[in-house]
Amino acid sequence: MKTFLLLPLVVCWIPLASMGCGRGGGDKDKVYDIKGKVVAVDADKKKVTLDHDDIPGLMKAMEMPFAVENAKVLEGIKAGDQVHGKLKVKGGDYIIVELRKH
Ligand SMILES: [Cu+2]
Repeated sequence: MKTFLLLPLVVCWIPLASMGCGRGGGDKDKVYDIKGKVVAVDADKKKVTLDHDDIPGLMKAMEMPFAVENAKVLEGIKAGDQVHGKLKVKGGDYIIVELRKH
């Protein structure tokens, strides 16, 4: 009986370091490089609309709004700027964590 209870623990032990077991179910945040043009900035609402290029493995080029991690990301960024940055995908949400002018 003891052995039966311990088995899942042992099986979990090996992938723990890489994928994680149980908590999150391997649903880790992914970070993508993003490039494009700023269409609109709303620092108060921590939002930015980008006309972005293809993001390989995620989506095609399009114009869409993004949430930003914090208002600081938008410092010095304005509509019309060519930018590149990092996009984090967290549980289906798209969050810009870094944005820089070219
Ligand atoms: Cu998009």
